[in-house]
Amino acid sequence: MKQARILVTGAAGQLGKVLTESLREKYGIHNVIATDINSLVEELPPYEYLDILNIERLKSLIDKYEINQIYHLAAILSASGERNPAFTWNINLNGLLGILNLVVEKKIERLFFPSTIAVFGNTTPRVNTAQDVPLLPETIYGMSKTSGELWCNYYHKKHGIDVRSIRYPGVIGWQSIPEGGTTDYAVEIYHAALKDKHYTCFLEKDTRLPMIYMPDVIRATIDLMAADKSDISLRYGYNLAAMSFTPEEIAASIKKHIPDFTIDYKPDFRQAIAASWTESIDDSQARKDWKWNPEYDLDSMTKDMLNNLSKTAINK
Ligand code: AKB
Repeated sequence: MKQARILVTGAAGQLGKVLTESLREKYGIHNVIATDINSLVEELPPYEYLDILNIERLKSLIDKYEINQIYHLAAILSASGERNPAFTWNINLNGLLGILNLVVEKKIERLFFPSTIAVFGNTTPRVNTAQDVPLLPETIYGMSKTSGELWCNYYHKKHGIDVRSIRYPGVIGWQSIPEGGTTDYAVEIYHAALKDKHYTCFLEKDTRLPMIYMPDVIRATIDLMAADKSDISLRYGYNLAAMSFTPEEIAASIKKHIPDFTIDYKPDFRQAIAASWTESIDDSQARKDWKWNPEYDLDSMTKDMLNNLSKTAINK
């Protein structure tokens, strides 16, 4: 393969910020172009403004920077998506279709498409959810990602594009703040624990969800994209697992470090979204194909989160 020349969409988001930094460490700052509709000029040069629906601009950026890989992170997440379904469908699905067509037209060598546990729904078995299961998502976000997976698979079969995808669990990290997701509580809780020693959770105490710590999810993404083509057996989202816990369990983990931390529960509309997802994931295909193996569990993540957050300005 040639020297990687990477374009990241949605680079100002929770995952985008950290992934862009990690890709720059691996491939060199000037080989990774950050793009987003939200401005972050000071933090992320080389940075370019990009509305994902503006195909002509996207095309000109691909030409300008001689891009040969795309990490297409730009999307509207589960909770925000419910506020404006038509807009969410347009950004999440039409945004992807524009990229898929350019991958074909510009002969882009590799595309990463993030999928999610939101593809699962009430007809999906909830425990140790297998790779190929009934998918009847309840949210517009889940609908757009399920369809997105199918489009990726179709473009691989029809046009031979090298597209790779992961069904992300809820992502937790200290470096950035998530926005508009249902799993966001698991980041907010650490900030609140350090600041107020109290958190009011928008999910019920026993809502178990699959989650992953930032260093693991970044490694998974970069490893999947660096894997040999011959090792990739799925061209739609790989199941990925690291840990599963409830709000009550994450609170207990925090209490080991902050004994007077307290939590109460005021579930809102996000409870129904969380309840439609699964509790735990069977990721044996990812482990087999590209040797995925998580490093962090709940307690080691809590220790690292609290340690890093207590040192950073983000929490002040
Ligand atoms: C969300 O909560 O919407 C996301 C996701 C699970 O994809 N974090």
